Order: sequence, then structure tokens, then C-alpha cells
Amino acid sequence: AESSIPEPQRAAWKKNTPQEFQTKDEFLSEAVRHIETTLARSLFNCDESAAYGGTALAFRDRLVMEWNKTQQNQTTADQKRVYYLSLEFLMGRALDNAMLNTNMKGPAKDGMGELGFRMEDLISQERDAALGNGGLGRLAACFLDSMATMNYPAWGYALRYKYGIFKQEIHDGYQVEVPDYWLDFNPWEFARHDVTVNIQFYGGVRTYQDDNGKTHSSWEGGEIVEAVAFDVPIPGYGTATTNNMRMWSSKAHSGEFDFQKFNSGDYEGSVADTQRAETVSAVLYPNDNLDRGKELRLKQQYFWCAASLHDIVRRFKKTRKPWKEFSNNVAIQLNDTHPTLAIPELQRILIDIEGLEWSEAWEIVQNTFGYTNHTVMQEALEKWSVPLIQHLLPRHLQIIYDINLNFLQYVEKKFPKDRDMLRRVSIIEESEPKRVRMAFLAVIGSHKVNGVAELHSDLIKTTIFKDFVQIYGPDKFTNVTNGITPRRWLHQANPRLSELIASKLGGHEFLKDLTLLNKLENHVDDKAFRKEFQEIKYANKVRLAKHIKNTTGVSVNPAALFDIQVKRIHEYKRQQLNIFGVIHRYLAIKAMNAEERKKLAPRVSIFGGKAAPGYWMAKTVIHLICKVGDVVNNDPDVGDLLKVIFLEDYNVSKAEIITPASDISEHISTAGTEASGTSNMKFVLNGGLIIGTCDGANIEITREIGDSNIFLFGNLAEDVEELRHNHLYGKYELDDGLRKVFDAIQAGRFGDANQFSALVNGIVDHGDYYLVSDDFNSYCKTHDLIDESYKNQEEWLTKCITSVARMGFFSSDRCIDEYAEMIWNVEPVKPKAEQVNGG
Ligand code: 6GP
Repeated sequence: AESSIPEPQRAAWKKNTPQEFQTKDEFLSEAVRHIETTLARSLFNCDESAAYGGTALAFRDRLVMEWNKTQQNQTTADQKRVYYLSLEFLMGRALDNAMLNTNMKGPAKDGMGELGFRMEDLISQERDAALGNGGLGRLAACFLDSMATMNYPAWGYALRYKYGIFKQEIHDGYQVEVPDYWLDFNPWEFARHDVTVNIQFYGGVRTYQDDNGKTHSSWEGGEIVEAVAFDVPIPGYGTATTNNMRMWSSKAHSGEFDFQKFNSGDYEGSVADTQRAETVSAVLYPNDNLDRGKELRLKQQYFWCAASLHDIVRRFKKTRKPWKEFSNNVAIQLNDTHPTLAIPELQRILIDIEGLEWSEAWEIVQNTFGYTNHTVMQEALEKWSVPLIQHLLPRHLQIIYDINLNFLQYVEKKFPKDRDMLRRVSIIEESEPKRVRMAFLAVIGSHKVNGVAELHSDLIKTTIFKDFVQIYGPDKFTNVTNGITPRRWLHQANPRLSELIASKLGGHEFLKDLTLLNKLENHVDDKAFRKEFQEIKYANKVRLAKHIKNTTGVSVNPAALFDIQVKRIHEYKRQQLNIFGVIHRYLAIKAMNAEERKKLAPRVSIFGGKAAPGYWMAKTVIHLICKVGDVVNNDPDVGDLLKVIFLEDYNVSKAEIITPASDISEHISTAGTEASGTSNMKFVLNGGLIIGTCDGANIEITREIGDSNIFLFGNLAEDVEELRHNHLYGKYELDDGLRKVFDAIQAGRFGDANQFSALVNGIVDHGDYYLVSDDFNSYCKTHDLIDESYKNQEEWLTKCITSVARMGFFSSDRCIDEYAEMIWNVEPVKPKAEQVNGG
């Protein structure tokens, strides 16, 4: 503890504590020192990448100093901490965020200006930290920002993948995946070679009796992989609190380097073992909303859960509190089922290592964990094969079986007449081979389960967890509607809009309390304000048009209506509906006379997003979009009336350019399939309207902004089941408009029709699972409505401004407060007065 350090030592330390830069000159001297010494570059070879590096390192120093103070302060405060376990953190770039959150962007910009650099150029030198697939990973990143900003004592636990999500290239209209080796220069992480955990795999279980005749189990043998901690400081906005994201990296256990092999001359064999250990944290699985059940993925999950729990338990033990205090000191949130092994792992630590009784341990486990579900789609629900777990984690399998036995006995007592219930809710699915249903284990091992938007949270109670509502009662299940951080998604991505809002609301407080945006409604008739708002949107469209020109070579007119769909490519998200709609529009334009064409608002349809490398249908959709673009964009008869763009390699930093530039964005999943969506929130917050289905958070967005400010269409979730049934039994007719689109594709107007036959047949012959045909007419009509609406620019502008003003609810700050109160029971820890960042 602090008080145990003798006074003279303290004084010596204090006297030499590095000072945090406060001015342009102080910043510059730090940055130049780093360029000269850390990066070994001189005045004569300091390029943009070195200037970026020096700036980033100067900021990292500053963050690390605040991090040290924050950790010390939180330890002294001795309050409950929250640990957010996520296999994905889609952080994007860190420099702009660090500069804005510490309120030091101005001095840094001026300083680098003196060296002849423009800050935008330096910012764009940074690689994205892309340790995630999509919404689930970006949500985790927004949560870290909110937890730090609101001073919650919180840590994120991550896996330090050597390769993040692949880089997408488009060759000839096909997606090509290129590995993303992002660690060659990462100034934001801090290696902690002294913080390591040995992680065990394989081996067997030995049971033995102690002197009192009590039976114990012990997991023995197998192999060890070492986990090394790398810390990334997470600065809050306008606060000194700097939290931690700890990433685990795998390496060969030093005791494991096989000296036997080595001495017998098999040096290469030894090295191969080392490399095998490193593969555990090598690559992020590139699937969004899909479980593929690969052994290495299970290894990753256990490696990361075990290292994190070891760390958490070690920290708790330092407090010397009794075990029954554990869940008063620790809340662990499971981001989907990926960290579910943390449940049997904590139970194992408590009973096998710490010697607690089963029931005492189990109560601690349940009180500690909360579980967030992010999808109801069957193909995403994790089920690990029993033989695989048996092999890799033999003791955990025993514990899972014991958890299941206790649970089923409880259920049987409660519902003695319902035999089928036991089969339905068992953690073990009686398939061949048997499988462990991770979602059920997560529900049983947690005290709260939440969905991520109201409709979704209702759906999990009536579908996948229906029986569990009967068993535990409805209170175990709750909703926390997702949110986004207004720092990155407004202040950073759209600085001019942030300034405009600040000028009307008298400062930037809205960035910490987004509900203050409602005061903007008072200015909706203010002419100057409206004009500036419109100019900002236009400027953002010009910026995106430049990006489109630079990356695709296509010129688009910034005055056209920008219609954007950017997200992972997935059948349920229905990019195919969008591109079929675009083809429908193209055919309509071709059939129009000059008079009709004059009345039409020019459009740019913009797509972006990655397809999982093994997802053929998704790749086909990308191919179709590209081919339609080739035809439409080169049709002189169409000109500016329609352009179709596929933006390569959609990621967080590109989203920061794309999101502020939309007039309309598309959130058009089959009702009941998109748990929440979060880009819908980003687009509206940046003054764009949306076209969407009654799905996920679209419903709550509608409630907040009013149904006259959103373009909703399509069938409702409650009707989906019956519609699917009709498709399967031939009780429907393919939509007429869609038929014409298919005719055009089949006639080869967009290249070889065979390329697209699976896509078309999926709808015509194979049941149209995502109901593209059912929603097509309503979709096209709604787009016609959008055209009409866009002609009245004043009304359109009013809709946009009103919507921004009503988006306060969707801040991830609100969301984190709800978790803190309903699920974690944690309180903020005020930073100490001596801390400086933004304070
Ligand atoms: C996603 C959901 O698809 C998306 O609707 C939601 O906004 C996001 O999670 C954050 O809650 N789910 C996944 O990406 C996923 O893989 C297993 O779920």
C-alpha cells in the first residue's frame, strides 16, 4: 500500500515524476524526443509515419501516467470493479481519440504544424486496431470509452490477435482477403512481460481422498501455454480516469521448451513447439454471427478466459477478503457466449484450488457473472462437441456435467410432470456427437441475462430461452438497448457538426450527457443554423465523394442523394434486397422519357462491408454489386441519375468518413433477425435519415424521433414464421418487380448469369428464407417516397435536425449506467484532484 513506502523514497519519486505536457511547446519537445530516441529518426528523415509515431508515443506516455494514477486510486477506493470479457474489441484508431479525450488536440496540431505536418495526415498514418468483426466488437469498444468517461472502475479483457480482421481487396469484382498484420508498429500497447499466466490444456483428472475421507479432483498433466499481458490505456473524455484494456498474447512456456528434444539435436522440433504455442492468439476468426466450432477457437476461448480469471482472482486475493465477498468486489460481463468457459473455470478455481464447497462456490459464480446475448439466429449459437471439450479440458467437462446435474434436478423438482422439459433445457444436447449448449450454460451460470434492444430482449424470452423464463421467472431476463459513444461517432467523426451543436447549446456538455441534444429542437427554425447544418452535410458528402474518386475512380455528384448500406455482408442483413432495388431503379430509369428523368432525384447507392471468407452467398452479393456498378456507372444514358459504388475494406476509420455523409442509410434486415444494430444510431446522430424494417433498435429509434422522421417498410417479426411456411408450401407468388430484376440478371445484363444463379434460386426455388420477395414491393415504394421527400429540401432538413435532437437516448453512456445499476451494482470512482487529463 501507498503508506508503506518510507517518506524519503516517496519524496525522491515525487521530485522525479515526469510532468505531463500542457502546452504546444511541451508537447513538441516530448514528440521530438520520441522521434529522435525511441524511433531513431532525425530531422532529415522524419516522414509522416515518424511524425505520427512521435505524436502517438508522446500521448501514450501521458495516458500511461494517468493510467498509473487511476489504478492506484481505484485500488485505494476498494470498490467493486467490472470486468468486460469480449473476444472482440473493434477499437479503430487511437490517436485522435486520445487527443480529443485529453483536450490536447489543439496544442498537438499546432506543434506538428511547426514541423510542417498536417494533423489529418498524421492521424491517417495509424492502422486500425481491428480486433473484431462487426457490431459486437464495436459495441465493446464503445463501452470501454463510456466506462472510462463515467469513471467506472472497469477493465476490458481481450485476446491480442497477431492478425485482426482481414483486409478486403476487390479484384475484378471479387473479394480477396489479405492478412492484417497490425503489430509491426503499435505505439498504444504496453508489454507487461512480468504479468504472465500459465494456461493448461489436455491432460487428465486425478481424484483422491484427503485425510478426512473427502474426495478431491485435480487436473494434471497436459501442456502449458504462457499468457503474456499487454495493456492498452483507455482515456475517458474530459476526465482523468484512464482505464485498462488487457490483451493476452500466447507464447511457449519457458519451462516447456523441450530441452530433451533440444539436446538430442531436434532443435527444429523445439522451435515448432514454440510456434504452435504462438498460434493460440494468432488470428481472429472472421465470422460475424456464425459459429464454426473449430478446435483452435475453443483453445483461444479457454486461454483468454483462464488468463483473465487468474488475473481477477489474483487481484481479489490481494484484498485479503473472504471468498463470500468475491461477488461484492467483482462483476464479470460475458459479451455473448464466447467467454462462457469462465463459468466452469471460476467454479474449478474455487472448489479444486481454493477448497470451497460446491454450493458455496456456485453461489459466488452465479452472483459474479452477467451474460449478454447478441443474436437469436441458430447458426450463431455456440455448441461445442463433448469429445472435443473432454480432450482439451477434461476437468471442465466434469464440472459442466455436475452443473447440469444440479440444474436438471432443480428443474425436475419444479416441473415433475414435464419430462420433455429436461431434454429441452439440458446443457448437453443429445446429438451425435453430444454437444454443450454454451448459451444455456451462460444463462444458468449468470444472475442476469440481457438482450440488446427491446424487440430482441422480448424475442429471447419467447424463443431460445423460453423454458428458462419458466424455470427462473422473468426477472432474470432484462433489456439494455445498445448505444454508441458520441465522442467518436459525433465529436471525432463530424467535428463541424459537434462545434455547431456546441455553439447552440453553450458548450460541449452534450458529449457527456447526450440527452441535452433535445435543446436543439428550439433552433430547428433558426435560418442560420439550418444553413450551416446543411452545409456541413454537403461538406461531408464532398469528403466522401473524394474518397470514392480516389479509391474507385468513379466521380459522384455530391448533390445527389447518398444512399448508404455499410455493415457485414450477410443474407439476413439483405444487401441483396438493396442491390435488387438498385437494378429495379436502373431498369425504371432506362424506361423513362426525358421529362420523367428530369423529375428524378439523382442517387448514389453506396455499399461496403466484408463477407466471411467461407460465405459464398455473401461473396456472390458483393460480386453482383460490383457488376451492377460496372454497367450502371458506364451507361452514358443514365449519367448522374444513378451511380453504384462498392467501397473496399469497410472498417472503423472508414466508417468515420462514411457515416457523416449519408442522406439515407439502409437497415433492412428481415424482421426479427437483427438483434439491435448500432450503425443505425450513428447515421441518425450525424444528420441522416434511415430506411429500415421494424427490427432491432430501429423500433426504438422510431419511438424516439417520431415515425414521420423514418422510412419504415416490410413485414413484421410476428408474421415471419407464417410467411416462411407459405414459401415452403408454394402458397405465394414471386413479386412482379423482382421477377423483372431476375429476368435482367438472367439475360446477362450484368455479366455471366450463372454467377448469380444461386442467389436468384435461393429466392425462386429454395424458400426465400429471408423474405426478399415479400418485402420487395414495399421496399421499392418506400424508396419512391424517399425520392419525393428529398425534393422538398426544407422539410428534409427539418426531419434531419429534429432526429438529431431526439437521439440522446442512444448514447453508450446511458447503456453503461443501466448495466451498472441493474446488473453490476458498481459505482464510479472519482479521479483524484492531482490527475489532469481533461479535468
Ligand atoms: C451483433 C448483432 O447482430 C447486432 O444486431 C448488434 O447490434 C450487435 O451484435 C451488438 O449488440 N451480433 C453479433 O455480431 C454476433 O456475432 C453472436 O452475435
